[in-house]
Amino acid sequence: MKKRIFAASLALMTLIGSMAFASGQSEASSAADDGMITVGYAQVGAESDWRTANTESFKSTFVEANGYKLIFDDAQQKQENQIKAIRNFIQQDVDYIVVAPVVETGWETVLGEAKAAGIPVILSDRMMDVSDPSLYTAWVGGNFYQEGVDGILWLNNYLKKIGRDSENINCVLLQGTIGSSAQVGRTQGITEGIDANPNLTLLAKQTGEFTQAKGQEVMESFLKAYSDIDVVFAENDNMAFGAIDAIKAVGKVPGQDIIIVSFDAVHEAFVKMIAGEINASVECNPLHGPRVAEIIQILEAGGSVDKIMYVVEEVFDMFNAEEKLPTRQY
Ligand code: GZL
Repeated sequence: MKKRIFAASLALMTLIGSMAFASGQSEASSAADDGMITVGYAQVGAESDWRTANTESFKSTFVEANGYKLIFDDAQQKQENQIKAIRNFIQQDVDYIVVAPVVETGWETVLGEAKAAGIPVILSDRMMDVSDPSLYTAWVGGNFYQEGVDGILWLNNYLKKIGRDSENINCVLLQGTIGSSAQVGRTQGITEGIDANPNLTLLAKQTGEFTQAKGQEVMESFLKAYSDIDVVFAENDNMAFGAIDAIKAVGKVPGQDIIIVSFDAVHEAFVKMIAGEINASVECNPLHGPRVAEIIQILEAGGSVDKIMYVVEEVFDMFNAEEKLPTRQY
């Protein structure tokens, strides 16, 4: 129920009441305030295991038992669909709009419309690049640049551990959706780390759209083009799964002939780290539902929230995956 509508109808009822009183009749109150907070959630899509866990986190948090009505939209990884969904939420006069923006740019106009409608916008997961930061109230997500840096740090330590730190190491990079902040940050962290190590060479980088199928397709093309790939950086686990299939198809052993450093740390990545097929996966925690609910509760109580809230993230690998798997929530 919108606070504004409630206040307006209260004023209207008082007015009618006073009029009714004058005419000797009283007006029954209008529809009771159901007290539910309506949240419109514009989700990227359903492209990966990470996204599935992220969606589940919202759907299990924003339930009627917790005082919420959730209007969920899956944009199938298309920005135009997310913009349509946000306009739809404005039409429905929701209390809050939550967006996991598929890419960083192109949001000024529609966020301006939400602001004009007085509807707070909370960003989850990926970031928006807007000139006016007042267009959104808060952002919750992973530190993508640091994730990329952590992936390189892990590789440098691993190469030292296996006595290959003075070898020339050829890398390829399976990038996420181009222009998404997860891709922008991870690519920057990884490529800066490669440039900083004279023994590391980046042979090629190309987007696998964060999907397993596309990740396999791009890895197949890399394997056709280069016979001496030592390391694959996959900007999410699903692309790493595709890369594993492509590597096996050419008779090479993933995790041994070709080291795989991935991102997300979803359940299946732990299974593959235990099997030695993925060497490391840098966590990017998708469980943003409770965090966004916390923000909304603080705002509902008239409090203020931090603009930027990073989630806690770790690096998991073939050495600790078995021990850590039982503690994982997704
Ligand atoms: C990261 C998220 C990325 C994941 C992918 O916060 O935006 O999108 O790394 C997902 O698995 O598709």
